[in-house]
Amino acid sequence: MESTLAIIKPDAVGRRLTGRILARIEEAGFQIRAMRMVQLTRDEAEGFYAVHRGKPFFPGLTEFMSSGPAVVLVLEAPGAIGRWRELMGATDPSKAAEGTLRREYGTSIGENATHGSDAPETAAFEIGYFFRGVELARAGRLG
Ligand code: FUP
Repeated sequence: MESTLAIIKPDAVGRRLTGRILARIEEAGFQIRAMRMVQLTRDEAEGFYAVHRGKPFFPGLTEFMSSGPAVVLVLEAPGAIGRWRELMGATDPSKAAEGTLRREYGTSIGENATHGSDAPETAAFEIGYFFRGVELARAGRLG
């Protein structure tokens, strides 16, 4: 089993797409292990995307991610990291494959509806950024 961090970004929450994206997540076979709505501060968004600090899109990205509520989730499935990235599609919605979430719900490379961890190490960092071990252990016992 593998876990990944998913985010339904402020653009998608604001456009009332949360329910539809959650349905796609469950239909695709992911188990939701933890979930919370958060309104990130600019500092918190900068900490989350620290690997991108210094890149030209960093200010816009962190402003956008702190612009409204987002939904953070831990998804579990065999190969969850790769499978969630496949369901999201490419970073730029105009280049994302037909049927992917970003193609369907994203409006630009910045406002692309969803986030997913890109490797086991980043998944561990990103899950820990939002969820305490005790919450995850409790979710695991629920099945
Ligand atoms: P991804 O792993 O697909 O989320 O993509 P990246 O880690 O490369 O980028 C993280 C976020 O930065 C993207 F979701 C959107 C934003 N970004 C831009 O706004 N412009 C770019 O050129 C690249 C990324």
